[in-house]
Amino acid sequence: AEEKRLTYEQKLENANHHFSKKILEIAIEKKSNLIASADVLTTKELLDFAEKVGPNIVALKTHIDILTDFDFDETVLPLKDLATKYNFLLMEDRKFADIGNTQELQFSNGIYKISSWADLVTSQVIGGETSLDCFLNVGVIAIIGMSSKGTLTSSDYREEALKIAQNHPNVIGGVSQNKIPDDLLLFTPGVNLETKDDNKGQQYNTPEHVFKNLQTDFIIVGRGIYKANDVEKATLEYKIAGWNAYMNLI
Ligand code: S5P
Repeated sequence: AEEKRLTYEQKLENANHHFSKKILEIAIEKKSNLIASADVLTTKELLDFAEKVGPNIVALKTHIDILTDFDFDETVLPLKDLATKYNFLLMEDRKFADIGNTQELQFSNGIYKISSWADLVTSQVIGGETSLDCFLNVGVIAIIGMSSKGTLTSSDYREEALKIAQNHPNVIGGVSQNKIPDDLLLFTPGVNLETKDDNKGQQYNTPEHVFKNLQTDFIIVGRGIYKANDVEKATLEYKIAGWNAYMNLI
């Protein structure tokens, strides 16, 4: 028998942050633990993608600075409308990694104005606990461990990173390839049903593997979905694989 894990309902009862509650409520409602990563280059592709994956995801993860034609009104406003229409969160995978003052500037300024639209942001914790104080009104997902070959996120690093994540009220969860304490939500990228690597250092596991071995809460899938010939079909495949893998453990 597998080790028991907390259900999304139990985690929702324990949740304190607006956005940990929100993402768990969406998971329960949609029967989904899938986050689609929209690593595409144009606003049109981003919005088309969001329209296709929207009904079946808990959050859309963006790298907003990849877009070649970003325009606040033409990119963010319709994206926010789709997030409302299909009830998913916007997670900007910015991976902040600087001192508090610089992160504060990066979070709210420049052309992206991340703080005005993102529900969740990723951040490294390399700058120390106080560097996370600037992330008000969003849920921070702390980078605890990375999925790439040769990452410097050793077990000692992860242990210290977890202390920061657990102590900071802005943090709702962590990105990791290892188990983390269950007062934090676990987000796991490096998930693909078809392949084990990408020849650029990425390392993949299956949804089943990451639920069983890491007791993850949310899977993050990029190329497995946005490169698929049939994006809607692939979204459903990952959604069902993720949900079944979770259900098998409760
Ligand atoms: O350790 C990590 C952390 C993240 S957030 N490894 C990752 O791959 N990611 C992100 O997840 C990465 O930046 C990319 O957007 C996504 C994985 O994409 P895929 O195409 O490899 O599934």
